[in-house]
Amino acid sequence: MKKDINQKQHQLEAFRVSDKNQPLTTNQGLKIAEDEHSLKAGNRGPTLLEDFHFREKMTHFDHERIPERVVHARGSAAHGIFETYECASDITKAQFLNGKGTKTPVFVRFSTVAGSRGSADTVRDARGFATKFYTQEGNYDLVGNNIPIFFIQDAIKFPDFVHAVKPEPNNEIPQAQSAHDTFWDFIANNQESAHMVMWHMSDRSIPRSYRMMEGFGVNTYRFINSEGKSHFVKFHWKPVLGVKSLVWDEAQIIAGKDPDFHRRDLWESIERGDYPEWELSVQLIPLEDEFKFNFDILDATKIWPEEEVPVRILGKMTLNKNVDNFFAETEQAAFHVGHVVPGIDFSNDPLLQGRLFSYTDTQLIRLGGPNFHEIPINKPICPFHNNQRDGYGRQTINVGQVSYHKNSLADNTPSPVSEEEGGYTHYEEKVEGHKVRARSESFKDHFTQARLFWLSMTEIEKEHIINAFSFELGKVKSKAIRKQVVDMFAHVSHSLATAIADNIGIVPPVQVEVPHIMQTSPAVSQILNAVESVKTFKVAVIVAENTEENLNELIATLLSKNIVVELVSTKQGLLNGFEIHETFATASSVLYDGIYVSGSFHDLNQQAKAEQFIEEAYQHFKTIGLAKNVSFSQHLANKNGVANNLPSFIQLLAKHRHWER
Ligand code: HDD
Repeated sequence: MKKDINQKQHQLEAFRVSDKNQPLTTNQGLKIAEDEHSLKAGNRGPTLLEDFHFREKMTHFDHERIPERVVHARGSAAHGIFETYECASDITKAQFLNGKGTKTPVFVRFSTVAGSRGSADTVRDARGFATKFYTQEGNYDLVGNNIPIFFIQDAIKFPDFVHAVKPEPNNEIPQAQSAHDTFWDFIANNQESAHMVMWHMSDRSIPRSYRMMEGFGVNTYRFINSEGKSHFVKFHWKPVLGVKSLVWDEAQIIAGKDPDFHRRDLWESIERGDYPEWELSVQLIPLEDEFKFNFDILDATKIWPEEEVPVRILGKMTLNKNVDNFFAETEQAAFHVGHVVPGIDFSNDPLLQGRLFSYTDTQLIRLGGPNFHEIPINKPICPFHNNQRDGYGRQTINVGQVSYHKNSLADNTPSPVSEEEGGYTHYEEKVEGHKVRARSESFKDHFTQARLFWLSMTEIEKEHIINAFSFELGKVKSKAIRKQVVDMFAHVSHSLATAIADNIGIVPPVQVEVPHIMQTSPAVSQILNAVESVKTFKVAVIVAENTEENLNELIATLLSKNIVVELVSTKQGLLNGFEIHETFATASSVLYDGIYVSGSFHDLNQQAKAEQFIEEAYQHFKTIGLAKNVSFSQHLANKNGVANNLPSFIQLLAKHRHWER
């Protein structure tokens, strides 16, 4: 990490320690002479209590786990930089969004939601996308997901929702899956989730890579500029590589073949220098337009269709450095929607309001006390001073006798500063009303946008949604719940509900009235917005004894397109002068975006393995290249997405999947 050193990296440098070539010591710095035998009374005698080295080592080990995050436990993170394209001072006074080319260090953690820390990456789930901007005005956390909406409208239902999706409490089955009775029971009885479930059943919840998914702030926030003018705002991250997904069967196989698939992909792409990039954009609604839409803009189960509220791009984030230590950085990172800077404020979105309580609260138990802001990864890069003191693990040595406000002994410092001097002031919104436990009538339409999403899908996407529902409900034991869900989604689309019912052996739903949709929202379709690019795709080149292709040239051409190449054959070691990294046993077609077969095998057993590898890739709609001299798998030649030369292979690879098969 010598390149791209930024202020956060300078700060972290002070905490980095290399143990290499150092003598072994205790935590007190005492050098240790022996580390393999505990202190005993005689060679075969009992261990002695006075063995402080054994006690320290064992005590530390006994305490080295902390509670995993109650949601989003499984994740991976990286450092980077956010740079503005333009000055956004017309809409926000947040300094990190002001000025052109303003650079801010960031730390981003991606995650699944339901699974435990050790669960597989490629399960069907929303993905967390949490960004910490280390700004000069304090840390700003944008804690979002890869789906623009949420399951529930009011935070008070969050514990119920999470209990329903997590493994069932009696037997802790299933791990990291929504395909079970309690999840679908919750859905059937909480119809506000209809829209989110449509997204959850789409390919969005099985991303190809963290680098190839969108991010959304989900909740409605508020921007304020230096004149005090405010807009409602929604945040979006758009991946430069485009949005790409796995195929469900493939995702399930990867969960076994490489449970770290997304973690590894993020890590390796950064190590290679293929830095992941996203553009930050915002949708803005002026305050006076708050009631102009056919949905409530404070309802987190609703999108603001991009066709109605355009996105404005503000800048680009590049992740360019992996963590040095997973626990110290990724695990101890503490995000909070309430970490804001001047120019960014909250709306009355009842989901956001509840989140404002939960995040600090959860860090207190997870990180063991109120000093988690002092953990290096969480520490702001700007100065911070207040009268908060003490607590577990306090690092700062606050000098002087004063730890209260107001005071005379320290000239009444640290002291609040005015708005002009950077003091955070809350937007003065007029609030009036009765104290009620209620939800606004304007939050009661649960099906219009669910149907909008359905109607905005291409035929392939609709097919995937039907298949996902059929898989998930097919795992639900209670027929009554299956029926309830099918009836619920008849309010979204009769054909959707009927197709699911047919697949899972349930009586088709009666035709009910569905919301009338005038226009679709093409912006929500992955296929309609596909970015065709081969950049950073992973290709397996199958190498055989009689590979006739000029392998050197072939590899060089693929690499020149920024394609990642792995040579796969039957054995590791040297073959035709090439080092083979992977075999049909260590690798699997599901780990690649495309397969190029460069030669034939003499041995029929070996050929069968190669054929199986290729067939699986074909079933997953991937691009296959068959060189001229390849004598097997010829039944695939001339099929959709199968190339017979390298240039056409590269061209077809850019499409990622060939759905027409
Ligand atoms: Fe949350 C973690 C995103 C609703 C309470 N949430 C967490 C993380 C992400 C999100 C990305 C992981 C952060 C990390 O990597 O450390 N959460 C969301 C989004 C939501 C949402 C996009 C809907 C708009 N969350 C939500 C609600 C509540 C919480 C309604 C509770 C009222 N979320 C938490 C939490 C977590 C958390 C319990 C667990 C670990 C943590 O905070 O640090 O506080």
